Amino acid sequence: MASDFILTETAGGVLTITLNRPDVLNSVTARMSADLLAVLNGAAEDDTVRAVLVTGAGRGFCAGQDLAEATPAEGKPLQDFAAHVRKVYNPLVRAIRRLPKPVVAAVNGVAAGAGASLAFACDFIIAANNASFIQAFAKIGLVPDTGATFFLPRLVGTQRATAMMMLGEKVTADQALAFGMVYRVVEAGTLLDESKAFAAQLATQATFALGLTKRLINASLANDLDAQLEAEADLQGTAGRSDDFREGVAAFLGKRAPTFEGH
Ligand code: T3D
Repeated sequence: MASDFILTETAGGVLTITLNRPDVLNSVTARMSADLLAVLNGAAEDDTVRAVLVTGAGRGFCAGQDLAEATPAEGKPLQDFAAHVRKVYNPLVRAIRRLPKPVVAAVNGVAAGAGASLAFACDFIIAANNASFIQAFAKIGLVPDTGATFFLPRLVGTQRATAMMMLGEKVTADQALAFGMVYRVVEAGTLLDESKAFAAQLATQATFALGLTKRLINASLANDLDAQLEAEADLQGTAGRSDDFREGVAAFLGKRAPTFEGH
């Protein structure tokens, strides 16, 4: 399901999702987030989609919550942000983390507030060399949300995460790479092509096993060692019964490249 604000295109097993409110740096309205959630949930169900790429139209990736929509008209009561975060942002983070396929964020410009947080929730971030990341919440008297306080300290450590979240300073793409916050930085002009090629490569891999790997990575963020070892054993049992495993071993023994069907 696509919309004016969420453009989609599927090719070669890759679903490309483009956030499309470029005049306001793809800041997020309720309508846009609902459309994005529907597309992410659809991708989970669609066997032809084996990797997802998220990017932004225009010069920004996503500037977080649309602050015009979040600000009540004169005389109206303040929005219940707790309810709004639970309804709008938390489901997006859960959808990305539960999607049993790799999700790549191609960050083409500024990623601010919940826009940066959404990128952190993805499996890979590829950033254009002119991209930047800003935990803008502190600048407007809010707390980081959309999983930022969960993912960012794990990505960059508590010192850097605290500085980003309390100071709201801009982190450049090169700094982000040095911090371990992004997987790769590429020339801005090649970002989309390189990210699509990367996602297309992921889409030819053993998708079912990649989905299980993602489940294990999610679990590792909360498990102790014993629980994690048990989860690995359990999911290895599941992976070992997959068609892709049969194909992978047959290809190895046959000294040929595997052709994974993703199940
Ligand atoms: O609602 C809730 O439940 C609470 C949850 C909140 C989650 C959040 O995400 S809170 C954080 C919200 N985001 C921000 O605070 C970021 C606000 N934007 C900025 O600080 C700057 O725009 C940027 C640093 C991201 C980029 O700066 P710059 O100079 O490159 O661009 P700009 O000129 O500021 O923005 C370009 C246009 O986009 C501009 O509109 P105009 O003047 O051309 O008509 C600007 O107003 C608009 N824009 C940018 N961000 C937002 C926005 N409009 C609405 N909401 C935005 N978040």
